[in-house]
Amino acid sequence: MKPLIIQCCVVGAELTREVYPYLPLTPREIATEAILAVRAGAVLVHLHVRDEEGRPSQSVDLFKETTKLIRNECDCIIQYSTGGAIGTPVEERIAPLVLKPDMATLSMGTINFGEGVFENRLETIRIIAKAIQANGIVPELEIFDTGMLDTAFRFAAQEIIPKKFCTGLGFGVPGGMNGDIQNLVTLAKRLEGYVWMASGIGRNHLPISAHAISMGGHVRVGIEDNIYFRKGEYAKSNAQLVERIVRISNELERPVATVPEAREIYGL
Ligand code: KMH
Ligand code: ZN
Repeated sequence: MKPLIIQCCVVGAELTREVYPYLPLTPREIATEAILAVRAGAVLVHLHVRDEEGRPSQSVDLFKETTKLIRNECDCIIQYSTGGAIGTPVEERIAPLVLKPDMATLSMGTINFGEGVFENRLETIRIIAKAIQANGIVPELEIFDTGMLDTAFRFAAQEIIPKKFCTGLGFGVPGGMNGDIQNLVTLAKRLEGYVWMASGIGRNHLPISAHAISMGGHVRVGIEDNIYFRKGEYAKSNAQLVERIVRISNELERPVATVPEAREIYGL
């Protein structure tokens, strides 16, 4: 097995301090969470930013500032969200790509996302894929339901995305595929020979992570996906979640990837 790549999604777009009191909001707070997560073992940071009011934003300036603060302190792979928040127009979603991060997300279909609708019609996906490619960025395809993987294979055949794409599999978004291990097994089987990463949302976090580690996949953790360390107890930080994944991986005798190893795996 290749070493384990740990991705950390430090803030997301939908959470508020009312729901999770330790939520980082300013560029400095988000960068600090990212840096501590990298020191704990994460090599890939999935980035969203917030404006002065703490609202989700796709501001180029805020992404630039946050990226600079992270890069000043540590080497890591930085992945920008092109998902933004529910309802963010596509022009805003792709705006930060001019900064040419290492990677960017590309969601592969429309989905109910809690009470909202995360819109990714085929034309939206094409627009985002084109912007990612134009800026020389490696996409990570976000798969929240099994049909989205079919779209990914179809888009790869049409050369809209790379032939050997890498995926982030999200299990347990309310409206998407759930966290049954059977779902993970099915998708992993279809992705043999591809680089894939799994994230269990909320209570799916530990079972999905532990299985993905032992199956040769990679793992995404972070406050965007899961605010609890265990039932009824908030995670104190992103780093705390990363540290536990490192411990599990060590126990399973799967080494954790360094940044150069992760860059090689992603072909960066
Ligand atoms: N905020 C969600 C609606 C991504 O970052 O690419 C979408 C999201 C996916 O977070
Ligand atoms: Zn995100």
